[in-house]
Amino acid sequence: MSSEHTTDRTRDEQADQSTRDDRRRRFLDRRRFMLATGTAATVALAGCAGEEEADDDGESDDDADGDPEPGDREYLEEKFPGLLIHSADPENAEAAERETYTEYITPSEEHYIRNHYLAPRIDEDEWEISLGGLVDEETELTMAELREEFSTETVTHVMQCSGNGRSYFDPEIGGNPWIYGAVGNAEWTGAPLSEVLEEYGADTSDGMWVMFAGDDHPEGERVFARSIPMQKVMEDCILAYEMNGEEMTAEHGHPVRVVVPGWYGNNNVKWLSEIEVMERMMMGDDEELFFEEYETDDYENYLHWQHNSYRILAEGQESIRVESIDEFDTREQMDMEDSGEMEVPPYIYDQTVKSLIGYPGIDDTVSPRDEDGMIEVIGVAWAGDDEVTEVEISDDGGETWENAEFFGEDNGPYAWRQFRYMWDPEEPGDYTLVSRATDEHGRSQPRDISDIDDGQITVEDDSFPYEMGGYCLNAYEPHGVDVTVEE
Ligand SMILES: Nc1nc2c(c(=O)[nH]1)N[C@H]1C(S)=C(S)[C@@H](COP(=O)(O)O)O[C@H]1N2
Ligand SMILES: [Mo]
Repeated sequence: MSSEHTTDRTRDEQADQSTRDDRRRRFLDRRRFMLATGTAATVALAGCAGEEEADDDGESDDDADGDPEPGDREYLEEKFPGLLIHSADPENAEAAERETYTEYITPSEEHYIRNHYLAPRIDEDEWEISLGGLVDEETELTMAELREEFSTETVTHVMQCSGNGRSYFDPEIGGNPWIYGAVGNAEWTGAPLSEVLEEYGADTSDGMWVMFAGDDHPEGERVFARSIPMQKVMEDCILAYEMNGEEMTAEHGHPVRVVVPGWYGNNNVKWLSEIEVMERMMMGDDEELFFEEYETDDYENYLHWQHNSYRILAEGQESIRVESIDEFDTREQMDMEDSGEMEVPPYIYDQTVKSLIGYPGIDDTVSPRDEDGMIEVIGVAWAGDDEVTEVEISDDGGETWENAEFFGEDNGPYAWRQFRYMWDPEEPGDYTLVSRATDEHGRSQPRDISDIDDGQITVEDDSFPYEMGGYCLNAYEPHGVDVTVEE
């Protein structure tokens, strides 16, 4: 087990673990506590030996005028009032309310932020992106060129941190203690990567890879870099400079980020500074593929987030590096690993099917809204670059299910769909509502999370495997909402 997947319990303690029902109750209690007090970060830091954990003491480091600055909690609170802040330096924050998931477009103030380092403040007039590797002509792209020389495309994209829902894993997992809110559906506008690569004579054949690296790392620190398969890059990826029709904020990647529609957030590199066309994923031993100014010994700094982090690992599994894979659907890779068709742990790319109820919210008290005694349950569902085809609702813990209906905009699979269900609670009292979405391949959200000791590596027996990084969780039970129905 690698050090960044540290958990805070011994195996003996795990062996004593209580039943899944007890665990679920504990998740809910903990979630309620966090929401009630807004102290998620404090709770999590006390309980976790975290990966790249935030160094946020909650105190403000105001400048001489007393104005909050980037890195201060007040600064983030003022700029993004809809977020529950896990850390301010670097900025890590998620949607604070279920209500965010009743709307089609997530406003920038409610869209989660996940940064490994404090967001850099970049002057776009000075900005250049190096484009190199297997291209006819290496170049430095300016923002003016991106904006003026290529077409402008907008994509509505559900972006979700692969660690969203991590706090529902038990035993706890280090890293940001995301509850449910590290996901948003925004409109991203920019230049199609296919046009940019063609303009400079890149080898765009299937099987090639494109490395994208960000510029947020302090000197000598790890570089946030990802290898994205050429097929995906050519199909729909953009170099985005606007979010929801406005200039992108520093926190979301100003002046430019990659948007990889439908894929987990970790693929959407912000503050983009390098693009490199390669025959394979970055491996670090091919110096001619990297830029001259980059030190050979530092290759390792590029590889971490591609090959070590952002892999699906059962307990005791190692994140073996490979040069290439040809299946990018994360769940499909999990199934292939399980059946022996894939020999290494999955790379986190396309998202698994998932849904969230936005109304009623957690612990809401609701009264029937119409004369028939019905309550309108509203939410959102998505399945990465696959289509979401069905959403069901249960008010009895998954014993019986009823179909919800889709409504609102349909912009294809990369965006989420809104759903509604007219709920007719039999009598006043306490209920737990859960939602379960299904994708075009017939894959549904599983009920819960397997035990750490099960060694499970894909969805089995209606449970999502306990995953050492807390990644890609889409189980419906932990994501349910407890509500009280009044007369
Ligand atoms: N350069 C850079 N890009 C990055 C990151 C980062 O830390 N540095 N975080 C990634 C992760 S893990 C996620 S989930 C998304 C979050 O994007 P958002 O903050 O705009 O929601 O950005 C990704 N791109
Ligand atoms: Mo993420």
